[in-house]
Amino acid sequence: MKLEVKGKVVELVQGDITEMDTDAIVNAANEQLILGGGVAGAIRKKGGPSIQEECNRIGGTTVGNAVVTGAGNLKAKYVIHAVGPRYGEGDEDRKLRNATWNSLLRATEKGCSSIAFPAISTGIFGFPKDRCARIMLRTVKEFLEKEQTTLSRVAFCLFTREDLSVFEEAMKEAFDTV
Ligand code: AR6
Repeated sequence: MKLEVKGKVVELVQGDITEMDTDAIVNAANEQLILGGGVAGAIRKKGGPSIQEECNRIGGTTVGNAVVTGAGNLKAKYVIHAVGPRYGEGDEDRKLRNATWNSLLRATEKGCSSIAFPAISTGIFGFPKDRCARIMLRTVKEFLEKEQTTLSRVAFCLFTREDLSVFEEAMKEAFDTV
């Protein structure tokens, strides 16, 4: 599924985010920037050790923030490590929105024309998928409407077919195409 905001494409695809050939891919990170399981584990395995080494040099960041490293052996040029909230810690919606917005800012600062997001916080961190989809899609739409950006393509790479349909429903709602 694919829609446009001010001539910029927002699309939903199913797959493994480490295979995306966008300029940047977003990691579902933690505050310590230690690449554990899920998306982070896949990035660590396929991208090689340089990504964790760069994260160690950065040291850490706060929930809702995003930091950039190179992408090692991956097709992307950059990995943007966005720290989503753990479900239940409080103020989760705002934190997820910030993590999404800050990722788009970082990508713009690096001059990226394309970026791919996973469904941040919906794995190990336990955030409900439909709520995540609504928040992340609304944030992307608002960013593309309001901000000057180098981005011409924002993709969401969903791991399963079910997750893809959850995002498709949320996209129809967020983009008023119901
Ligand atoms: N490509 C795309 N999506 C994926 C992939 C993949 N290769 N692998 C998993 N997903 P998670 P979180 C989906 O757990 O909840 C790590 O230990 C997955 O099905 O990666 O933000 C980190 O180091 C789910 O829908 O991220 C942090 O400590 C979504 O991606 C912590 O997990 C996010 O799942 C972050 O937890």
